[in-house]
Amino acid sequence: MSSRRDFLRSAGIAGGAVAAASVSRVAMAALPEPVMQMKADTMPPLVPSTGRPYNPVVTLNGWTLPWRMNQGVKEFHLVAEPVVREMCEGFKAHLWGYNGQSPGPTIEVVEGDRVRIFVTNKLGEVTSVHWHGQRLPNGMDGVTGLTQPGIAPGKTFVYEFVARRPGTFMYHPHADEMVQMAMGMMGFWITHPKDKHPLIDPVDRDFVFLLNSYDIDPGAYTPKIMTMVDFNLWTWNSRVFPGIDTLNVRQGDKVRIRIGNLTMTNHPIHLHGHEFFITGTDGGPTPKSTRWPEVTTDVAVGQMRQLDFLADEPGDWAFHCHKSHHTMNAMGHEVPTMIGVDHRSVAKKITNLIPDYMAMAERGMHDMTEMQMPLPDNTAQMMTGTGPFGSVGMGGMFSMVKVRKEQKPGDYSDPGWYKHPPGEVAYEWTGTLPDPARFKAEANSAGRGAMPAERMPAKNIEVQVRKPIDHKSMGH
Ligand SMILES: [Cu+2]
Repeated sequence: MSSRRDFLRSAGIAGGAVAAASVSRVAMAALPEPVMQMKADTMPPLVPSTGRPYNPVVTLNGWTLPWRMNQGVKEFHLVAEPVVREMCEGFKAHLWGYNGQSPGPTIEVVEGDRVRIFVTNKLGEVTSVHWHGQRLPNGMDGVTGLTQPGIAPGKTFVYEFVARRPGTFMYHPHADEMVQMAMGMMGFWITHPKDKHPLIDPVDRDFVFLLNSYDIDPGAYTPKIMTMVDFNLWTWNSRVFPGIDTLNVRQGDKVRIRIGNLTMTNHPIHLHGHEFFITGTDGGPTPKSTRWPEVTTDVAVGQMRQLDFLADEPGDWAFHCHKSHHTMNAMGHEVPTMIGVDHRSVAKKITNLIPDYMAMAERGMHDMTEMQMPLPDNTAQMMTGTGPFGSVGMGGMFSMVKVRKEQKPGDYSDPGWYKHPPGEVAYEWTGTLPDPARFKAEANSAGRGAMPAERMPAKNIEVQVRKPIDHKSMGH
């Protein structure tokens, strides 16, 4: 006697007990055709044509995966595969991702949707997909070895669950994850609320991106996957500034930005000109009593933050990670600190031998943004991006929120540089400069000032600090 249930069980597929099962050949014939994306452009929001309506998100330098409605189930098809990701103009990286890009496409569903995701593995090793933050049956959680066997190369697995709670989520492998995440395998997941939600306000613009990092030597294409700390490319959706698109909004828009962190360090994300509120995490919408205004929010490793603000100040507002090294692009770690070092005499000697030699960075490093240094092919400029007033001097995790009165609702196109009203730009002072009025105690360190005598330094102390590296490079 064999029921259908027994048949399925002996075939090793379906049933609550056996999850994430391998698809038979017959079922493969009915797979939704995978949709691939060959460009790193920000694609327009995917307005839902089936299922409940919602206001779709825009993925920075990314896109949303179309689905097929199959008897009330939303079916998606992810293909894990090696991809070529353009990180910025002139710089391509050989990564692993999904459906042609890294990160993979954003998946958007509505609370209560039954979702079926086919995952085809075109990598050379096993993989799996973990649905970070979701409520789901344990066997759908995507942890290789723990909740399912790894998806072998060439195989397709099926994940199926109901998107139970609305919010901001991500997906990534739990299989050889140090390698697979270092190679760029990750994506975004949004579950929109099915009705008006007391803690989720409707917004006019909804942007999403993931924080990721890579270690790619100048001139190379493939990340060094063993790197633990010294990453040299700090990216948003596997892009570096000036390759990161701007977030273009209309003045008066309610704006939401959702950020997930899949690097191995925290990122204090900072917005200029506006205050925002953290309205949600990967745990769900935050209670109103926990919301306060901020201009920087730390996104820790494995966390997601959803920030909301009213874009009421027109302009081009910088939006970036506040760790200064994270707004720079590929550099070697052998660059010595040269500030304050007068190397004119050394440079003269070297120039006799190497005519192209440039002495650099004795006044700081901004000059490097304007120099056209010879770089190996396929290398991002270290600090670059040109604004209306010259070099921006930043790369990496940097972009802008462009707020414009004339931006049409739903228009995400770049309006160009902000035209400042007359008298509203910082300008050079050309009048006379009075002598500085120094604090008395400082001017008269030996005598009596306003500071109590016992707190005065006994004498001036000079400290000389020399980095060990100067030893070699300066020939001391
Ligand atoms: Cu950072």
